[in-house]
Amino acid sequence: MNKLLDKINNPKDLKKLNVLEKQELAKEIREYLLEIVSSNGGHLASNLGVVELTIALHSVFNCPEDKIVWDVGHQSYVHKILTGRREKMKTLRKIGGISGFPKTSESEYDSFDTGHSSTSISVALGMARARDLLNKNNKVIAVIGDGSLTGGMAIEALNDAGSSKTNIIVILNDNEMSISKNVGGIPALLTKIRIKKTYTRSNNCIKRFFNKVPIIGKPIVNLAHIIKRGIKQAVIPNMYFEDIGFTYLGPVDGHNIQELENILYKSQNIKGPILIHAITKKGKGYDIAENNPDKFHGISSFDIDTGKIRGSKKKDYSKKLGEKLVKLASKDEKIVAVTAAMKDGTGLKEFADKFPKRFFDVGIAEQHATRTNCRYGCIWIKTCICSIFFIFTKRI
Ligand SMILES: Cc1ncc(C[n+]2csc(CCOP(=O)(O)OP(=O)(O)O)c2C)c(N)n1
Repeated sequence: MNKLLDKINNPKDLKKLNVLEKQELAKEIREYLLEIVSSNGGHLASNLGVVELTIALHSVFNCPEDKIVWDVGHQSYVHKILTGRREKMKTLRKIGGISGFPKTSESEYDSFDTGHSSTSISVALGMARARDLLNKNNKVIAVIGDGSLTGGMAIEALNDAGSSKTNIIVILNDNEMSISKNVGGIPALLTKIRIKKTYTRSNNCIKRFFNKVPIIGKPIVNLAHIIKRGIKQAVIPNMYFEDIGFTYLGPVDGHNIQELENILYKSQNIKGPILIHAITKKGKGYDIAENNPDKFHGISSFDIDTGKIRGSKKKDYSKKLGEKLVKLASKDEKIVAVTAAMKDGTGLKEFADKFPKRFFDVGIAEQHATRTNCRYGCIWIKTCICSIFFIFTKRI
């Protein structure tokens, strides 16, 4: 029996709670997620990471009039729980059961059928443009992970949205992880932006301290102010999102409901495209998943106390592909493997460990993966295609 969760049948019920109650609700939701996924299997770590963010979104916005587009959609369990499908979540991954992804046929709260990554900003921009043509004023919000932001389509959409002047909110759910550790230049940029928060905090503390020191305190603060610009330029990276036309808000603690609600309310008074950068922890609240977020990204049923998968894991096509590839690559150094952020899902972990120099994770970028570096000719391409083939034949 969940004291608060059992009373939430739609976002209107959620809006009646105060922040302390919402924090309590977040705990209950995490326990519920663990109960369901440990018994049925499913996407755990990403959902544990968006509990507070989803609570804040449904507290501030008015769905279904306002539209939330979840990128990939694997992190929509909390959204489903809060939008009238709490009990149905028990049928996850059962025949005839609830979908693990948003489905417009399932609920008016699901605005788009997803599955493939990096589509949310394009979809949200389309919805926002349609809204404007229809003279409506509902809000449109895309929630995209830092992994999905490495996909070309997301960058194309940012490029278009940034110059569009259209009212659209993009929430960047930054947990530093794709399924495995996120890779590439964009994650590196996000890391630099995260440093800004530490910089701003320490800067304020230092200022407060010196302002209290008699006589020499204020001159020190003034001097610091003069050299601040230089320091800032060295510490804070070029604000990429602002430069391409977005108002950047954040970074905000993605597990602090009050801070999230404040920033979401603030975003409602700003015109044009906005990007809110929320920092979250994949697997939040369940230590075993926090420490192994890739293993708990998508998982079959497991024991909550130990995190061990129930039953024996059968050999699947990916595992076979990985083993065969390692055998072939041991004899032929021209064989390399490339994957679009699916090292584990395509059975390439052993290959990556054994041949790190011949293994390329290119981010969630299948289109790019098939074209990049064809020096090694057809063996390479075959490896690459296999990897992508397995992405699309496996459950995503
Ligand atoms: C086009 C495409 N490639 C690969 C996948 C497999 N996939 C599902 S979720 C995911 C990682 C997403 O990472 P992120 O957007 O950061 O979300 P998080 O799970 O970290 O919250 C990947 C690679 C997919 N769904 N679509």
